[in-house]
Amino acid sequence: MAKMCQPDRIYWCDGSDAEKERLRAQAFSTGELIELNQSKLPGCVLHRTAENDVARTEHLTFICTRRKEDAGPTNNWMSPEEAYRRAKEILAGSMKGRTMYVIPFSMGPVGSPFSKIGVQLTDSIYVVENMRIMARMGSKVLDYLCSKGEFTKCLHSKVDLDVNKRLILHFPEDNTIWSVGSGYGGNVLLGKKCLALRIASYLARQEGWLAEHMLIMGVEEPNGRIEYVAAAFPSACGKTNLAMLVPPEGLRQKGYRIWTVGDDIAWMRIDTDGRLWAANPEIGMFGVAPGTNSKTNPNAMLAIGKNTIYTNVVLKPDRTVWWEGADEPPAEAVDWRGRPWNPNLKDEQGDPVLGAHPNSRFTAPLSQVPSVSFRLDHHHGVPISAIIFGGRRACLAPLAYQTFSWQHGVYVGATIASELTAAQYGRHGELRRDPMAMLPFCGYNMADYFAHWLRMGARMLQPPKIFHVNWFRQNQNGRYLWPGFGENLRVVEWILARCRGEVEAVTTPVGYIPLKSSLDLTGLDIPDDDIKALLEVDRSAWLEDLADQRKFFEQFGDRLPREMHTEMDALEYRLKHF
Ligand code: GTP
Ligand code: SPV
Ligand code: MN
Repeated sequence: MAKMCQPDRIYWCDGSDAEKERLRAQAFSTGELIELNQSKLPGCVLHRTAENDVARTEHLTFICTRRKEDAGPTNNWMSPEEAYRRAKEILAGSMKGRTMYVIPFSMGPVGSPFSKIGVQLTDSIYVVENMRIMARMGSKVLDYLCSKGEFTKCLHSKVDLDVNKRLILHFPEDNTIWSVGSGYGGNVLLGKKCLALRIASYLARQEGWLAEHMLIMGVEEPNGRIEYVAAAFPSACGKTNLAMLVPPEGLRQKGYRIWTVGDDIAWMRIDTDGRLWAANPEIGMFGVAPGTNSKTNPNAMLAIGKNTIYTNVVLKPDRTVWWEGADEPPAEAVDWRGRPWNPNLKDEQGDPVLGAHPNSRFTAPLSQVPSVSFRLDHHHGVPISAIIFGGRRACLAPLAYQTFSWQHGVYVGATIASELTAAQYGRHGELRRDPMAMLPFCGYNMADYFAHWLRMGARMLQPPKIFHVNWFRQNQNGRYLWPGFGENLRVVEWILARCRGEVEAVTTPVGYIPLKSSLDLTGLDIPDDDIKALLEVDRSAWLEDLADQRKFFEQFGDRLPREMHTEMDALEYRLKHF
């Protein structure tokens, strides 16, 4: 790789604090990182990406398998030969004048048989510093690797950040990832989406486990029992927020407490007890900044006051940071592009100019989250009682429903739809199907992925119950019907009670829906009509959605498991006759 990229220097990261200080000082001198107010935000820095490099670029992300069918119809595909050839052209001499950093990292605790090791080469200090927070990295990983010998080969170069020379390439058959031409999060922190989801999902199918885009949270109940749930929502649809929620006053008085195990990725295995256990391969969070404040997500606010990397947020005159939906707007500041900005600034069309990019982010250690679980370092993870799927849908999907069986649950997961957000390039607000929130992250044919989910269910003695939620239902005027955030615990409480068969539900064509009386709504002031709308099933709208699901599934042809058709036919029958 060095021969191809021609760096001036090669530096092996040891993961020490001294190294961190050294690299940061260097990045301050070039402007790659900007030091923030060290008395108000100790250990915090700001980074600004290139203006055309602010989210994952899914259209430039490829699964490079020998056979196109193995990538499937939902992935971009390129042959390995062509992918290596195109990337090599771009990479030739790309690190001249730069340092190549070598980052040994472990997804999952170092030395665990369930962990995966990677080595990332990169020419970005921003990447090194993010990896230091997100993953276990440095000499300890290298020591272990030397006795084990197997790792994912990860190569990243910013090159010149030109979108026309940007490629995010995955070679599952070679256990290799090459990323060129970007400096943004999910494109370049190769342990995260590239390894822990795309490569890991490929390995998980072969090895009989699941690599999922899910948060993991523990709910401590009034009697002291802790039950764990895993939840898959598409990007920027609420995983980080749910994972560290603070119970609303009424539920806190009852004795509820939340334990955060993970906010983005879950690796799940069947253990000897016949249950599904989930572990978080990461140790940091790369969270969405806009909308985060001390009311919506107080635990995140407490976590990001120190040792945090901020990306594409507003820089205030006192060298602290701000974003849309944060607590107090500054009168004058510098926006995410580095230009003078104030909250009244308008563009040529008269629309407000955003100070922070809508996909601006913070990178912070999970250990700083007040609700962090002591199970984060347990290689076995935690036993999962419920799996929750969800999306961002203004209409149709009710606040919550329980599926009838594992098979029905897999079908519901496979048909998740969500409105596009700023986390990916595309038309904001447009509805797209995003099975299990894994559409951009499944490293192989999604039809085979559904089959793998069905097989996993058959292997478990006590499979988790599967639910669907929607925090984002709106009325005709575009107002959210449900207050969301901490209040979501009221729904999770119902979900866990359902798992134990302790609470009632209405059987509807789509699943078991909460009765108003079975949700604890004390202290919430929601009009009856809103609750009714939140729990309603509109049969004709569901039949329309079903037609859209059938169209979506057509692309998989004969490879789609029969069970998906069975479930669609059964739903249609229930909607028409039940
Ligand atoms: P990724 O990191 O991209 O995978 O996103 P995520 O799924 O972790 O989403 P996150 O929790 O960061 O939330 C994304 C946006 O949705 C933020 O602006 C939140 O403030 C907002 N949000 C989260 N939960 C809720 C909710 O319950 N209701 C409403 N209305 N908004 C929410
Ligand atoms: C997501 O988009 O789902 C993220 C952010 O968690 S990124 O790491 O950029 O993929
Ligand atoms: Mn994510």
